[in-house]
Amino acid sequence: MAASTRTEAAKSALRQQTIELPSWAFGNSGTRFKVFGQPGVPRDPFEKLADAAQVHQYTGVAPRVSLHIPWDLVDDFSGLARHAEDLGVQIGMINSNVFQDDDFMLGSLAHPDPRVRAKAVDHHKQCIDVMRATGSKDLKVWLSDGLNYPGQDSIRARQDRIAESLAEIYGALDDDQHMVLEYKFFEPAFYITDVPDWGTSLLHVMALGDRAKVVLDTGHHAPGTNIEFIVAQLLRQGRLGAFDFNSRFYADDDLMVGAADPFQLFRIMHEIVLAGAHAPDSGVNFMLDQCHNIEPKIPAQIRSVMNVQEATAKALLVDVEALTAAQLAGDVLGAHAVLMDAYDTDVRPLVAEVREEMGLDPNPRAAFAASGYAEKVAAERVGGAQAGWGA
Ligand code: RM4
Ligand code: MN
Repeated sequence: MAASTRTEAAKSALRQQTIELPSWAFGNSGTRFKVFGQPGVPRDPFEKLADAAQVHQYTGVAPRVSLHIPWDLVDDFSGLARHAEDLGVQIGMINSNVFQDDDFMLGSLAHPDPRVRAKAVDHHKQCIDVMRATGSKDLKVWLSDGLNYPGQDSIRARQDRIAESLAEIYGALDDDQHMVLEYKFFEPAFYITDVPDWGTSLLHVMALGDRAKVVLDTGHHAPGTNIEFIVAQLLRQGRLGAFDFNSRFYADDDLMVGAADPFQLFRIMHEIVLAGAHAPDSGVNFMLDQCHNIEPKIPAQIRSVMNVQEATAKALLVDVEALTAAQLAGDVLGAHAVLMDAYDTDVRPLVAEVREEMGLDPNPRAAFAASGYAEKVAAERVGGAQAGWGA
């Protein structure tokens, strides 16, 4: 393929790619040391959606917002979905939360007490009701279940309980609804997490059925883990349901995607593009799962979306024919050079052109800053309790 054809194909793919935003990124968040409040932070899910819609307005590629239940509980979910539509966005995945109730201290779906397990399953059924009311088609399950001490509970019995509970939740989904199961290697449990890795998540979802897939949170791996390898494996099995994009220097830092390691993000997107999984109908949801503790939230989400777009653009520019030829010829350095040529391309002008062709300002961050929205909501949103992580 000629370079100019590749550029045109990249532009058309970039126009179609979408990235989903997390409602919780717009509320206050912090560490166990301090949560710093920011001016103009939303006070309810309606205001969170309004802020998320700004990100879509200036990037053109972020039309969905994930909700977290119970943080985003409202009386009228159809009203919330209509509000989203009026703002030009849609409700995306519904995230369950079984990590903040006292009953879940020793686990949720893996808890030794059947009463607690039933409560955790019921919470997921409540999330499925939210999906029905909002038109969301995807349930995202992340379990904080785990053990702190050897011998604390039976490793095997806990896997059995999770399998049983997940089957009940999966059975409650409508035929056109899907489930993704997220894994995380540690925290809040320190000795064992019950769904710690992609293998465990994959085994559980394969036992459930075709509408269950794995969600890969980039911050949920041990340092040095080769994430693009996992991406390739899950794609081979048709079981990559979603990403939770963020970046990390040490643990689950939830920093802006592409900030810590843009090269890793490119390598991930290279596997995605090779498999055609960037296409809108691929079934892979590109979500952000981030917290902005010290940076302003809307600009941080805009930057994150731009980082994903730039990594995707570079991946789309890889000369796959030349790469394959070099690989088959055993040309180690030649193949590496083809990949690095794409990574080393400054794609910012290309992505700016795509935006202009979509009728957008080529510089979303500057356009948002010039709009006065941040100052307006800071003046308007006084009184009430600011939304935060956990609310
Ligand atoms: C968890 C996990 C989930 C997210 C919560 C806030 O670590 O990554 O995806 O919903 O945090
Ligand atoms: Mn996550």
